[in-house]
Amino acid sequence: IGLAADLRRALDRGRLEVHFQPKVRLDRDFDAGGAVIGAEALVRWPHPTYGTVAPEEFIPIAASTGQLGQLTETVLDEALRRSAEWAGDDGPLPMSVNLSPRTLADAGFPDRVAALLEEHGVPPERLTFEITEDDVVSGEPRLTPALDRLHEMGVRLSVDDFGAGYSSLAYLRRLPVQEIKIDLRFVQGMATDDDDKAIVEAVLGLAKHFAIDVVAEGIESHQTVEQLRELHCAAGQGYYFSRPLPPDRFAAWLDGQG
Ligand code: G
Ligand code: G
Ligand code: MN
Ligand code: NA
Repeated sequence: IGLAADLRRALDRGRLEVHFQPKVRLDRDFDAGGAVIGAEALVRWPHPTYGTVAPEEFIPIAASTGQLGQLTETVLDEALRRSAEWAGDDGPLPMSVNLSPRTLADAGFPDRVAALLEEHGVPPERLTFEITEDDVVSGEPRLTPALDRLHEMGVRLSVDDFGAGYSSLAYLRRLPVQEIKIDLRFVQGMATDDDDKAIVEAVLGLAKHFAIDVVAEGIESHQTVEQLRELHCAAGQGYYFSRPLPPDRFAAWLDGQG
């Protein structure tokens, strides 16, 4: 249909945009600065007639028309360029990129990642791929050759929307995961719902046991920051700190953080 052709045109003409949302440390005063520890890249498609089309809508289109590889590499290229551009004293800004799980079935993907890391001078440890739990764990957990190779290269793997799927926590033992992102529904619920708070606590305990980093997603209030601090959650993301921003505005926001 029309949208698939429009997407092809947008991809070929470089019209897709990437926005960036900061990831921050929670164990220090945000307003004092120095709390930013990375960014998540989020793709955006400003459609000439329909306005901004949501990734949930166009990523499946890209997948069904064979354009997902091109889309993923476009986002990765831009994300790594910005990682290098926004380097701090200790190196490029740690950057997280969302992956559709089917990308991990592509045995050629790791070599293209390696080439882009080299092109932009970003060490592999500064790149994290986020994969949604639902997708990682549908059926048996699979350590695909591509995932294995990326792990060998030193690229980090994060389980996105953790807790939202129905799957067993035992999958954490089978995949080389360095980070969990607690699904925003639990983070947002914990202010008013003891069950959500218990789930957040349980995930933090589990992550500690496995020596995995945790990021709380969807933080929208100071109250939630305080609650997460009490539970010793080290890192978070959310509108409270910043919405996902286009590169120029993200750069300005970063400057303001000192
Ligand atoms: O910010 P936002 O509403 O756009 O994100 C919507 C969903 O799209 C999220 O689940 C996010 O992980 C996903 N997403 C955003 N950017 C990308 C991308 O570059 N690749 C993939 N596969 N998913 C993305
Ligand atoms: O699935 P994934 O976690 O990659 O996507 C993150 C989604 O959450 C994106 O759509 C992003 O725009 C959105 N998001 C980021 N911070 C907040 C927040 O504080 N509140 C809400 N409601 N959504 C957020
Ligand atoms: Mn994500
Ligand atoms: Na998420």
